[in-house]
Amino acid sequence: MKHSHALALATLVFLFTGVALGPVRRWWRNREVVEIRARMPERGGFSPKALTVPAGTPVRLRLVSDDVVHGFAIGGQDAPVVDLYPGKPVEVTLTFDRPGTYTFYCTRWCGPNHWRMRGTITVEGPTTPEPSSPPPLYVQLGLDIDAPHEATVVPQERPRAFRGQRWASRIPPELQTVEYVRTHAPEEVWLTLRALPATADLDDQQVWDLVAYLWRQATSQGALTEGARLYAQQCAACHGEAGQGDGPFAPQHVTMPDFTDPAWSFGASPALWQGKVLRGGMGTTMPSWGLIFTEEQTWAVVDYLWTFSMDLEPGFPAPVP
Ligand code: HEC
Ligand SMILES: [Cu+2]
Repeated sequence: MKHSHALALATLVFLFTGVALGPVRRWWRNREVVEIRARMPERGGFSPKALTVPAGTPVRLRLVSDDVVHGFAIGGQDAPVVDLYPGKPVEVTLTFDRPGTYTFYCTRWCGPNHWRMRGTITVEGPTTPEPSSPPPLYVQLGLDIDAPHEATVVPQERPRAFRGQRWASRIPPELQTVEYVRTHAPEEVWLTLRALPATADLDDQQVWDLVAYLWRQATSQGALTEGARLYAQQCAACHGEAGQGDGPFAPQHVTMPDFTDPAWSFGASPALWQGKVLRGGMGTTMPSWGLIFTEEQTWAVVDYLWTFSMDLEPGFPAPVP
């Protein structure tokens, strides 16, 4: 008697948990997975475009493409890029340790408005006081990054770093710093070097080679390699493989920069170019990368842009004669 009572109770409990907790469990599971759907920007881009997650807790994202191949990446982070093929949902689990706003973006050229495919993840949590970073260099220098900057002096041939290295000792040490190079246009540096008694016996082209040498000294093989990778992935579609502004997605209504043209390039400083990369254009379709690239990546891609107008590689460093 007691036994059958207990059995009945057990059956009831079993039935109840099975029936009643099933939906609860399902509801809980679904609540944990956040679905982000990807469509071409003309059809709405990512949805949702904004989500809020708690800091320090794993978040499961289910990523689905509804049309063409898209990519999913999160700016300023090392997390791997996920490719999204239509009809093949991908689940990723991410944990954001630091509160703040992160930008997620598409990494595939899914159409002319591809670069508009962006969204934000707001990570909430107790805010640790962050070391406030100084404003970007172009702001510190008060540069107008939209003003024309045509160079008035240009070289006969491409300046070559490895040739310039031969006369490197003529360059005053205060010019041989990354800060100096980043804050000056090649034209300004050429004029400064040309005016020095130490370069009096060099011809104009040799002084240009010194400029290329300084530019090479201000970067590294690693940065140039990373810059080349970023350029191919994010910039070539507009700026062209060879930097001449003839990529398939280059806008028709604006003059594209020709990075190979010294008259265009040598009047701009690396700080100006980094500013344009960080902020983007003003209605010109030049996207802003400030929320997507790390600071190091912005410099890497800018360093790489100079390889279109100067020989920073190959042959550097030149063998000592
Ligand atoms: C959707 C097309 C597009 C993409 C993608 C693009 N750009 Fe641009 N970019 C432009 C246009 C158009 C201009 C010229 C108008 C302007 O300066 O705003 C420009 C201008 C620039 C300038 C200013 C050049 C100067 O001397 O004034 C720099 C530097 C630059 N882009 C770098 C980049 C880099 C680096 C990338 C990739 C990380 C990139 N761009 C991706 C369209 C694009
Ligand atoms: Cu896309």
